[in-house]
Amino acid sequence: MKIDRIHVHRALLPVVGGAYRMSHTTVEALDSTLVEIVTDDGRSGWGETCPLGPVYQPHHALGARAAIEQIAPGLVGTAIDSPRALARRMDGLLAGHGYAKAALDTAVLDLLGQQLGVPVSTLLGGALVDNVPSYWSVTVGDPDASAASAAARVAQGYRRVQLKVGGRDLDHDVENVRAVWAAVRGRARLAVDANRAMTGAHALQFDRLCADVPFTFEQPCDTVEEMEALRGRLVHPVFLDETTLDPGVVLRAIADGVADGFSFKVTRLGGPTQAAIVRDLCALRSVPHTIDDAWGGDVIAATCAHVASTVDPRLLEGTWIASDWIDGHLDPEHPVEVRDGHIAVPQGPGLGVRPDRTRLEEVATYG
Ligand code: 0XW
Ligand code: MG
Repeated sequence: MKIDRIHVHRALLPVVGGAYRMSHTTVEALDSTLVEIVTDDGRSGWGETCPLGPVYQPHHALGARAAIEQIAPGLVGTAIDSPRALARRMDGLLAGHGYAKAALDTAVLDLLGQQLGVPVSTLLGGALVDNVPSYWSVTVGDPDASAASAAARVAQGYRRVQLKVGGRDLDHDVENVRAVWAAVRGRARLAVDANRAMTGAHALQFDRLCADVPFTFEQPCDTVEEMEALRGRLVHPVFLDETTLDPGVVLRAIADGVADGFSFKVTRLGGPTQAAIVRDLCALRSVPHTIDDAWGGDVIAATCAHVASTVDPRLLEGTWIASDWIDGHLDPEHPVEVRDGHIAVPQGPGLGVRPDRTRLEEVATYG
């Protein structure tokens, strides 16, 4: 099986409700990039990468497409033998840019799965479950609205709620945490995510002001160094998200004891093949983590579900997908969505999803 050509498609994904609000950025529509690798034996393999705007982390949609433009011509005509061979080839064409390479890694896994007649989860080591838990993310808002949103989703079956904080006075966020905890206590676990917005001093104060509320404290500060300075000084367990820019950072964070857990984004790690490496590193030290992506349609959602199904359920904090924030599905025939707080893992072969081309805009072809 050889790569005959690579199509790059774009999908504009407006946010249902108008806006998704976090501490430092609000997004209203996301620009998703889908790659379709077509083989000489007529198969199509799909991958997707969808940065959450240009400032959530050092990724952006135009950057993803520029990186793919740099890599794709060098892949056309080559054999699809393994994800590792692909990674080597891609690294020989462009350093870094794992979030763009992630889409190509996914597409190759989709193709290999189709060729072998197995789901992508099997290629990643094997699914342990066929249904993975999701979690509900409550955006920055007021106590009544935040508590109502959390309670409604817990009633639907979510067992974990993530509350966004930061970017405003501490008292307001403390009030929000208390309101949400009162609404879900005993029925769901709580994570509180500042998305890098707090100074170390604010994080310490916030942590003390909410010392009696059990939650995991996600990415309070901007840098690994600031997070290191908080080590041993916070009451709440700390999860790293945006700062885990590659598997090497995860290895260091585990070894140094900086993180009690992680909020992983599959594309940020470089794709499912790399995500499987950090999954195994976490398993060695019993470190809990999510398997998410920042945003994206059914291809990303399916990718996350496949990876998550291979994680020890004891360590899997949940899989967040954007389906509730997107109107409709890129694959209306095999929509990946949350039901009763859980996501059914597509059965494959390959990813088990196939976007409807009429919902996409083709932006480039290589080969
Ligand atoms: C809740 N998420 C997974 C959705 C958005 O990508 C932000 C994110 C996070 O945890 O930062
Ligand atoms: Mg986060």
